[in-house]
Amino acid sequence: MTRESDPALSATDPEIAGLIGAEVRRQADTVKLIPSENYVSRAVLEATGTVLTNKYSEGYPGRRYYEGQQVIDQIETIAVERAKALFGVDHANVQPYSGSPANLAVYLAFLKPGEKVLGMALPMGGHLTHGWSVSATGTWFSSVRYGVEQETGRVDMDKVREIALAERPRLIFCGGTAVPRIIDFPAFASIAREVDAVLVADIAHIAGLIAGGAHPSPVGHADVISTTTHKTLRGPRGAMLMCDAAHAKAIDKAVFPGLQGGPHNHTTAAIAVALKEAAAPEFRAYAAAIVANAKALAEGLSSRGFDLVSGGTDNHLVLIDLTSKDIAGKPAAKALDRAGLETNYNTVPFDTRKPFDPSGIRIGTPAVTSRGMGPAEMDQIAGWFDEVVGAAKTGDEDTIERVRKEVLELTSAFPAPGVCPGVGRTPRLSGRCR
Ligand code: DSN
Repeated sequence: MTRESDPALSATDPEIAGLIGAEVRRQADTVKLIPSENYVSRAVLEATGTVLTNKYSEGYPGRRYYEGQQVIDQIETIAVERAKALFGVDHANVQPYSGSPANLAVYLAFLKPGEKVLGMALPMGGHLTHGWSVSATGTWFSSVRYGVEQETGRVDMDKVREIALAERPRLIFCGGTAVPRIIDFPAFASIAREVDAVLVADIAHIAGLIAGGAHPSPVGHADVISTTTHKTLRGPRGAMLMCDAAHAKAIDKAVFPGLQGGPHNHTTAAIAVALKEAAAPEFRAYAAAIVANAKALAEGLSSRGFDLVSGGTDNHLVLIDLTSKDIAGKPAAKALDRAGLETNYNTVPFDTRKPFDPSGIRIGTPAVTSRGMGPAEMDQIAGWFDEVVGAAKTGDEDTIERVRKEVLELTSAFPAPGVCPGVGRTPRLSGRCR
């Protein structure tokens, strides 16, 4: 459902229909700055909401445990071939339900319980599934961590090598969820070769940038590439694992039957659509614009006195340390949300506060770029950010309310793809729904 009102759903379940309608309106009227979110196209949404959800397809194309796969096999094969072509890989598995199951499948493929993984520590920008203690990956496996340097906010590859040589992990993860800088895939690969580890590049955040040529590719460096499909890649909620031919069998066996049952065929179809969109020439311009916008946003914040982890950004993401502003991330994020600026509070490297009440805010530009906003709007957003964080400190709700109104003017000038407020209720808006 992309609209405020859908006849069948409204008739069957007006309560849920009403709530989805409210979410359509909320998404239309707010500026989404969460770096792991985006707006998918109507084509992707339409593929997601189809009868493909009715079908079981355990197995892989041509090798299923259920009959009736005449259509599903074709859809999954198209998705796989598009992933292979877009990223230039030998093999793609498009069945993982999301990023965490995808990463767990990698462990299953290459590690036995208790064996060692090296990943970036969660508070340094890594992901739970890279061996963090509260994740199954940190309890079922032995995990060691690398981080960033306090002075630079960047990974020191010599230190990663030292840890790898001392610890001899079997698996190494690079990538993360709060990494504002280019990931040095060749350096990670060289370390992995030296210690005979499998290198996994988790490109969930930057897959769209890689597909669009705005970030170096891990292909030819990493043994396995893991990605979600719903962040910069702008597809449905799902994931993919990609690898060279030598690792294909291990990866496929780990996903099914190792970890999962039937693939979500409606998601597979929507992934195929998103991959087609990402292969179009305009997606390259989109990827470049994401980075240009993130740099403009970073500059706008820096010039207003905000401390940015690593001093700026090379990609779609900006991590702000609010310590010097004398406010924690959570109250600032909540005030920003009241003003219509949607962010997430986040730990910063060497954070002295707790993860649920950390010092930082994480923002990014994939979604605002999908709305067609550019550097001028990024400076405007940085200005609002500054005003609202200041207002949050003093309890100045009038300023927050004023910014909320100004944000609404901006969002109405930049409609979000796939988000169709008023359709079914206010026909005059329907022509703007793309
Ligand atoms: N939850 C994702 C993010 O926001 O970065 C990572 O899994």
